[in-house]
Amino acid sequence: MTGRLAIGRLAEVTGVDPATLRTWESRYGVPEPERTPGGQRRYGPEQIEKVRAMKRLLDAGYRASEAARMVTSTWPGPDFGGLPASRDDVASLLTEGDFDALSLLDRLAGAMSVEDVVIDFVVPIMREVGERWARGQLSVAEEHAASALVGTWLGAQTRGLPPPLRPGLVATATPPGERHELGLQMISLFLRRQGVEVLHIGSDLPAEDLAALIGQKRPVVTCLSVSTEGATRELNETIAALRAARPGMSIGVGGPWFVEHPAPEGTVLLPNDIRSAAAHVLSLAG
Ligand code: B12
Repeated sequence: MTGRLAIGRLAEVTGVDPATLRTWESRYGVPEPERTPGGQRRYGPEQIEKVRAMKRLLDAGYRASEAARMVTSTWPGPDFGGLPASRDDVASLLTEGDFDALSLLDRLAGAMSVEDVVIDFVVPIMREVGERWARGQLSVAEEHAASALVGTWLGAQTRGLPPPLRPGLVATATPPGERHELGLQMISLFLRRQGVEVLHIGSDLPAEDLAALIGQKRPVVTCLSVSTEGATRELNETIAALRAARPGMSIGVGGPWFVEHPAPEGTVLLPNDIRSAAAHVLSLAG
């Protein structure tokens, strides 16, 4: 149990008092402590994050029951016991374009948080899809089928969420030339599940159209995602157009391209890990 916090220490690092932590645990199952042989509660990193997320949602005006459901599972969320599917099951259904993939993902999201389904299932599956496609083991059609189903599932996860309560709109888009948008859809979903209002604009929009929309909707942060070199050609112009349309707005950049390349001047380089990136965007949005 090394590295696990006792309840008093958890209260200190999260600002939530021990009595409230115990109430949340008994009513909503958040946090879920491990126990020492003597029966003392101990909390690992995931539980600490869940308590922090609960607190952020409560501060934004959600009820504890709503916050707990957003932190733990889908909304309103079926409640399945155990893990209902393996990664291989989901991967084969996705590449066959079989809609049953969606219900398997739903079932997983009943057993773990939506964020965990995304990080532990969807991201590795899509990477593997890319590798198999690059090796000629999967056709373009199979790759497209998987992307379309994943996009549909990600989009469906915001349906039925309680309305966003935080002030400050966040926009997400890819620059001209970039059609990879699933990573961005994931960040949009994570943010939305933190009570943020998100305008997911999508991919490959001409810079002037994107800037016009940003000027009209007036987000406090815009996140741009770049995966491929082709999208860097008009990146600086796109950023300049956004600046002109909405002076003072934070522009966050992320995606595979920025793992090895510097962020354009005046932008904020977001962590490549989407959970951390969403937390960073939250701090930029104030
Ligand atoms: C699906 C897919 C497509 C789909 C995209 C559909 C869609 N709606 O997004 C389509 C069919 C459009 C496509 C097209 C192409 N693709 Co493609 N594609 C993929 C594939 C299989 C999955 C991408 C994906 O969604 N991954 C899952 C996401 C969630 O993971 P990720 O992109 O790695 O992002 C992670 C982080 O970087 C971060 N992140 C992502 N975005 C953001 C944004 C922010 C703000 C932040 C903070 C973090 C963040 O979060 C993710 C999770 O950790 C990848 C394989 C792979 N390894 O990813 C190839 C891949 C990216 N494609 C590739 C290629 C070559 C192409 C094409 C050029 C093919 C062609 N000849 O036409 C075109 C380019 C189109 C264009 N102009 O953009 C190559 C890129 C190689 C390179 N480095 O340049 C890859 C790696 C495949 C391969 N193994 O060769 N593709």
